[in-house]
This record gives sequence, C-alpha cells and structure tokens, in this order.
Amino acid sequence: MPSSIAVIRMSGPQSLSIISECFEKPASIAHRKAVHGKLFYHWNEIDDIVLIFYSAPESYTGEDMVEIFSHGNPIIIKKIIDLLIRRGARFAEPGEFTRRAFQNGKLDLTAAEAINRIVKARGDWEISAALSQMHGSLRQKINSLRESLILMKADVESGIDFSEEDIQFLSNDDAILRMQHIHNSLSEILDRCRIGEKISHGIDIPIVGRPNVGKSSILNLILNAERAIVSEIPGTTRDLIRETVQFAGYHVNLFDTAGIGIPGCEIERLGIDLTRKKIDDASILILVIDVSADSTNSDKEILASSREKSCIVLGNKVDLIPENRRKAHLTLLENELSVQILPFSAKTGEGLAILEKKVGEMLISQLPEQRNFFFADQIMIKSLADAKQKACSIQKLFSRGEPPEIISFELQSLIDLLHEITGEITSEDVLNSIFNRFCIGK
Ligand SMILES: Nc1nc2c(ncn2[C@@H]2O[C@H](COP(=O)(O)OP(=O)(O)OP(=O)(O)O)[C@@H](O)[C@H]2O)c(=O)[nH]1
Ligand SMILES: [Mg+2]
Repeated sequence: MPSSIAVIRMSGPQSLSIISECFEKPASIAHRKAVHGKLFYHWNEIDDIVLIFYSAPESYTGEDMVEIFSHGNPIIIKKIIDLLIRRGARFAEPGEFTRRAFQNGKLDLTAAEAINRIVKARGDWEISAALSQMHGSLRQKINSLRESLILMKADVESGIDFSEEDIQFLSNDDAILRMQHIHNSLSEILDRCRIGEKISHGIDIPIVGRPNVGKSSILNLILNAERAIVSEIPGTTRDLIRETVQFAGYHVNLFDTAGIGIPGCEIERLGIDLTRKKIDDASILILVIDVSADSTNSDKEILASSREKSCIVLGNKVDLIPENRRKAHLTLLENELSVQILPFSAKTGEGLAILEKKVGEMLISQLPEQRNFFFADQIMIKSLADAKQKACSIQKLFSRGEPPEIISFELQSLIDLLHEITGEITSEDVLNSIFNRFCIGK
C-alpha cells in the first residue's frame, strides 16, 4: 500500500559501510544527524532520501544503525531493500531489532514485551499501560522484590556463618512476615498481568435480547457498517457474530447473538443455546428490549439470567414512540421490568453516546487499577506463578524452622526465577517464544 513516507532500518556493524557505498554524500553521515541526499544504484538515482545514522551503542539495538526515510511508493521501497541486500544486508527476523536490543542490554524482557504490545495495542488503555511498562513499571517491581530476597538470603546465610555463636540476624517471625509480603506482591503482579491478558484479548460484550428487538441493527450502528443481516423476520441471526472494536477507549469484542425465544427450528435452537452460553460467560452485557412492543416473558427471562452481571438495558426503537408519550411509556416499562432503561434507537443513533459512556464506566469498575496492569508472555506468567508458589513454600520452611542451608538454597532459586522474568537468565526457547510474536521490523 503506498504511503507518503517509508522508513527502512538496518542494524549491525556493516550498516555504515553499506549505506556509504550508495549514498551521494557519505562524508556528511554523522551520528544522530539527519542528512538529505540521493540514493544511487550504479549511477541511477533510486530516490531522494533523508537518513540518520546511529553509532553503537547509542541506538535502539545498541549496534550501528541506519534509518532511511524514503518516499512510500512500494516500487521505491523494494528497490532500496534490494540495493541494501546486494550490498550485504539481509531481511530481519520478526522482532530481531528488539531481540538485539535485549541482547545488547538496552532493555529487559518486560520492556521488550511492552514494546510488542505498543505496536499491536487496540485500545487507549492498553497503549498507556504498555508505555509505562516499557519505561520500567514491571521491571522495577520485580527488581525491588529481588533485592529484598537477596538481603534476606544474606541474613539467612549470616545465621549459618555465626550459628556457633548463636547470633540471629533475622528472627523467624520477621522472616515469615517478609516472605508474606513478597508472596502478596507476586500475587498482585500476577493479577495485573492477567488483567493485561484480558484487556489485550479484548473484553467480550454480547448484545442479547428476544428476536427482532434490533440487536443486529445495534451492532451495525456501533460498527458504522452493515456487518450483520437485519430484517423484520424474527430469528434472522442464528449464529454468534463477533466484531472487535475500539469502544469507550477499550478493545472490546462485541457479539451479535440469536434472539432468545421459542425456537422455530433446530438451527434456531442451537443459536439460542450459544447465546445462553455467551450470557453465562460474559461479565458485561448489552440487553435489548423493544419499547415499541409490549414486554414479554422472554424479556423477563433474559433479564433474570443477567441479574448477576453488569448489564445495560437498551430500550430500542424509541423513535417509534411519539415524543409526548415517551417518558410515561418508559417509566411504565421500567416499573414492570424493575430495571433502568436507556432510551435508544438503532435507526437514529439516539443513546449511542450514553451507551459508550456507560460501557466505559463498567469496564473501569470491573478492571481496578487498570492503568497499572502489565503485559506478560505466557512463559513469564508461568514463571510468576512458580515464583508465587515458591514464596509460599519458603514461608512454610521458615515456619517449620528448617535449617538455614535449605532456606538459602530455596531463596536462591526464587531469585533465579525473578531473573528469568526480566531476562537475566533465559533460554533460547524463551527468547524465541517472545520475539517470534513480534512483527518484522520491530
Ligand atoms: N424504527 C426502528 N426500527 C428498528 C430499530 N432497530 C431495528 N429496527 C428494525 O427492527 C427489525 C429487526 O431488526 P434486527 O436488527 O434484525 O433485529 P434482531 O434483534 O437482530 O433480530 P433477530 O436476529 O431476528 O433476533 C428490522 O426491520 C429493523 O429495521 C430502531 O431503532 N427503530
Ligand atoms: Mg439479528
């Protein structure tokens, strides 16, 4: 796809010599200075470019790096890449730039994970949490726990050295309390990583109600696209239709569902089963009723099944009620169904802004401290869960008064686990699992 500008990045010790061979003014290339000039292949000009050279170690990867800003025509981009490859460069693997940055000590694994999320984030909150993790929010937490553990291990080992003289550097009660604190902190970090997972996966919000109330019309209105079939025939939607949108600042998976009523055929019945399952699994629901028709037992049944959830009840088709009768009509329905109804019209868009605001409020209340959630790879989450488990077992070792040699050994293995999370100790498999999820060029 053409764009106005493209950026082509090259990293490694030969970057400078490769670019110098094809740039018209090689002598003007200097560290962190933008220089403008022609790029040539055998005296043929390929493009007019701006380039920036970063001298190692002051670059993203920690190696010599060149960034070429060219025009964004794919033909030009291809020619530049071909030219660099002919001169000795090669295509980067997914995430290779960040992997090299990690290997050169420019960032730790928690920051690498955050950078991947910044590129892929689909909601405002996700971006701000990923930025804060890139700046060290998760690393600092892990490092501070590790420092406490190192001090504790030193205290335990001092107890070993001086055991003959009966000097106790760390009382058992004190140690148990400190381990409890570490266990709680690990537990909190793990919870925040799980919230991060949930937010990245997107929060599921099904749109439910009896047939023909306007669920598909509402999905289409939110998406601003004709995604689901709308018709006046009840039972039009029979399957779950999932669409991911940025709604209320979050990455949300909206589901249009089959209307819950008396099924006319086996397919409708299967669709209704899927809807009921979706209601059970979701924590936030958009429940639709048709205010232009009388409420039915199906409306009441659906409301009853969503009592435990955060639920927004939309009174759709409000455009069909004359303005002067609206208030009285809605109050009557609210009393009959014992819920608060948001007047809505998929036809005119009335109520959409309030719906978005309410969804945002519900997400905020369900995701406490969301600004502070973290992003972790599955392997990091596993290491965190193992670390939490280990903290718990070390606490028990202290309670049972086990010998300091054993406790010290276990403390060291907990310290090592924390090293794995930030990446000081890592296997090739872990690195592959993390960086293979990156896109090429990052
Ligand atoms: N006047 C008016 N008509 C609407 C509104 N929303 C939906 N309709 C109409 O109501 C009918 C049913 O709409 P759908 O969106 O297909 O309803 P649904 O709930 O998805 O129906 P099923 O898939 O059969 O369960 C269609 O004829 C829509 O044009 C609205 O806000 N105002
Ligand atoms: Mg439908």
